[in-house]
Amino acid sequence: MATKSNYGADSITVLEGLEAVRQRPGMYIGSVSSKGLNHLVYEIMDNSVDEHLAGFCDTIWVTLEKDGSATVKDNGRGIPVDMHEKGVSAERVIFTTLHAGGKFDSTVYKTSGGLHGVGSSVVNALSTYLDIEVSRNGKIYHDRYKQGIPDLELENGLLPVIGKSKTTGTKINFLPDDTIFEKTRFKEEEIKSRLHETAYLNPGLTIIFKDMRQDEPVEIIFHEEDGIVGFVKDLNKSKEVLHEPVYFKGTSDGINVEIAFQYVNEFHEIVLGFCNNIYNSEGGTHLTGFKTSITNILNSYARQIGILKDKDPNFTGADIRNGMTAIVSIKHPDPRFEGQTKTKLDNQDATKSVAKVTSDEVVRFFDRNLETLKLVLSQAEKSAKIRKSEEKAKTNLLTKQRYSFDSNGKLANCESKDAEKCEIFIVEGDSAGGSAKTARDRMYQAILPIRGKILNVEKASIDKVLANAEIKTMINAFGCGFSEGYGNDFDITKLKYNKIIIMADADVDGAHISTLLLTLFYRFMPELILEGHVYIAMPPLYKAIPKKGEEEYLYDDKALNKYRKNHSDFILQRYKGLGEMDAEQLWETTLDPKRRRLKLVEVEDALMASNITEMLMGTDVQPRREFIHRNAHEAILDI
Ligand code: 28G
Repeated sequence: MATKSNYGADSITVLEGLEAVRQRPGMYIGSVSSKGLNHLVYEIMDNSVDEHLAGFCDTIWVTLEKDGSATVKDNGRGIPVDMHEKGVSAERVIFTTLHAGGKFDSTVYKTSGGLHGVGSSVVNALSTYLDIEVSRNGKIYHDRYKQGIPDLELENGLLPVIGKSKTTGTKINFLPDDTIFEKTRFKEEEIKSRLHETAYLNPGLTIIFKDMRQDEPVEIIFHEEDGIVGFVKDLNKSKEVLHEPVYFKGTSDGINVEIAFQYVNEFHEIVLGFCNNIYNSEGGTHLTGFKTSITNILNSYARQIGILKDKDPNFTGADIRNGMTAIVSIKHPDPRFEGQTKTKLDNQDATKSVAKVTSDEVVRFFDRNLETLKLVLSQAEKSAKIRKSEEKAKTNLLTKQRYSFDSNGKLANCESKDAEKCEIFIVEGDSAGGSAKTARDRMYQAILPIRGKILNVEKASIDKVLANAEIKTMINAFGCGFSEGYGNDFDITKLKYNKIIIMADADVDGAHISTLLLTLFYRFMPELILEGHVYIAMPPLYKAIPKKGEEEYLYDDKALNKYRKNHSDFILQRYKGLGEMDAEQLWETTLDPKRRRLKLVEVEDALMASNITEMLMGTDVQPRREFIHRNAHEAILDI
């Protein structure tokens, strides 16, 4: 262990401290996986961010070096190098003293915000080497460690000066210890994502990222003048926004609160919480305060305006937040965390402070912006409607069977490219498909035959359904992609057919096919239904052939009864299925826009069909949030 001559009794306990870090690294940086590895960079960088928050640093350089090490540099005041009361340079104390008192104080749980140097010793302990240069007092000071142990002999406990400098700042280069970490290659995507996030949360800060590890080095400058407003805008970049972002801040009870939100024309929420610049993936008390407050405010506005009547129940929190993208960022003097990964803010006073600032500021905003208020409330109204339908659908679920297709039907496309006029028929059964291909108006009507077969699989995974050739053909034919969960690749403007018409027999198999298709659409392409592009063809049930006069198609029993009243002598032909009709009949009854009957599919219909709804709602919230968060970043970085 400690053999160097300039170690006193204190240093031995210090080394025991750092030895503890090496023995149980997970306790200090979360894990020894890639995630923990990247954490080393964040620990060091957080100290630079603190120096920025203290008002002394405006630029941070983060470089992934060719040799696998990382360099972090800032233009702050420079870590103090003068003599500490322990008889050694303050810098040595910072890098060799484990500030953590134990589990509850370890760096995994801490955050930025006036805690200078807390993570430095941990990173030092877990690095093969750590090299530091401090520019201060017109000089450049140098120090170096191996696995946390000082590797330079000091004279009188003070650092050697290796040059002059007109500027100030700190530069740290370290190589993660490969005897500790499972993997030692930093993941640049995750690091860039974190740097970008830091830039959004600190609008005055510039972060320069360099990756020197490939032949063509990469440099990205992160600087977000608009702060969290820019963050919200970028999260909503590819979405249809309903208004300009709303931004406000305030202080209550010594807690600084800063919030930005904006609604989009979609039906899910993205609400991200940060405390002292760190993302809280499990949310916590700050989000509770925001959500409670915004729900109360908007419900009382809804009653004032008359959108909710006395007898109506309140909108739920989820109704209110559907379509909302929000960043809630607070600065807390003494943050506490709980939850599986210690990323859930636990301070009760944060709930109160955030709620207070939110109600003051949001009311102030909506009182002056009635148009935005109305947009937001009508979004909540739609959400409540969808929610009620979902509840109904859930209780109405009669079957849990899942279905798949089995066919090699080919798309017969139409000639026109004018989406407004084009239609696509999804036809059950090969023979009906064949007739439809012959009968159709080739200019504007496309036919995709599909053969339905019940799969006796308890849980057919969605991947399987999507791997299905016909579904793929269908998605390709529509032309607008699909949206899976929160990753939204769907673009309704690219839709190639104004009408998507499901054509299935009026029997059990036909109903199964329709059910599966509607479920798929609702799950992956909800806009198709929400915007009224999906129809169900209603072929006639009967054909009446009178002794005298014209034949007539009867579409339901009501029509038949009426026909019976007016005619006495006729033959009634009952259609069993589409396959029974020849091409001409199919055209007359089901394809010809002038004579056919279509039923417009509404959200309620789709919901009833959607026995996958439960899958959507049953998903674990935690991984989903992580997913949104990371995805959001990938989207931002995809410039
Ligand atoms: C480059 C990578 C990581 C840092 C500073 C600057 C000061 C500092 C850091 O002080 C000890 C505790 C509170 C004062 C503070 C310099 C005051 C005056 C600093 C970094 C002494 C730590 N002059 N820059 N720590 N404080 N950058 N970058 O680590 O009382 S750490």
